[in-house]
Amino acid sequence: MHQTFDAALGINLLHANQAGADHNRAHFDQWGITCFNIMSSPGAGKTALLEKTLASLSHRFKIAVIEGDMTTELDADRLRQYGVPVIAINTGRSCHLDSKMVAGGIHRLEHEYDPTSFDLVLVENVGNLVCPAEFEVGEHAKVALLSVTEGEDKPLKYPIMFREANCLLITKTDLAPHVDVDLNQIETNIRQINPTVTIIRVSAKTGEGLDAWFNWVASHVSAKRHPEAHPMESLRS
Ligand SMILES: Nc1nc2c(ncn2[C@@H]2O[C@H](COP(=O)(O)OP(=O)(O)OP(=O)(O)O)[C@@H](O)[C@H]2O)c(=O)[nH]1
Ligand SMILES: [Mg+2]
Repeated sequence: MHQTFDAALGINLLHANQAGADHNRAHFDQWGITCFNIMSSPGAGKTALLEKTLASLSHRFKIAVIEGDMTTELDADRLRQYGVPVIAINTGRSCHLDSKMVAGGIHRLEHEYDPTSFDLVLVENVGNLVCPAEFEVGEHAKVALLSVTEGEDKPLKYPIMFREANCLLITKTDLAPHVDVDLNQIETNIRQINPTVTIIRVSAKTGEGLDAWFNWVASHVSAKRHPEAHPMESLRS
């Protein structure tokens, strides 16, 4: 009986979150913004990737960041150095952003800036390989990172994140020679969970693979702005 109650509560929670996410996405669509939800376990390199992305793409696209952390603005402060609006959200005891928290960020974007002038909103989620994948925030695509130091088995052990991802970045490839890891086995395990996901190997340290990541981002932003020119790239709207 108790279990049934918990399950119902969970479903209601996810249902309410989904309605909020759809509402957020409607705002992004209305303003012509593409939104990515960037997720990984703690320390896989989300902020490092965003630093490289802002350095490379913020001259080409108008970008804002919604930065989720349980406490502190450490990551937000790192990203503010790139001259883009960074809206920090502290989730407190919650291990993920939810659509209501991100709605608060969107509200600030709307009132402090001209939202129609933005092309891209990058949401850095709280470091966690489980919960963020279940709580949509209004994104058009989910980007998941897995660093080479985490082990080949993680896609099999934490399948929801890997099943949900539209783009999967294998990060810190510069460290691969120093750890006992088989990159091909990581990819095989990812494909077992999600056969069609885009997989890109990157190193924020050496720059390996970053151009492929930037191209993936740019093609989806362009497709949002000019869907007729990119029929294959269009994400959900
Ligand atoms: N060698 C190497 N180190 C990296 C790379 N990317 C990130 N790091 C390091 O990994 C650590 C964590 O990187 P972050 O970018 O802070 O990771 P994160 O996923 O944002 O962490 P949380 O927000 O706490 O979940 C830092 O010490 C980075 O310098 C990389 O490509 N190669
Ligand atoms: Mg971070």
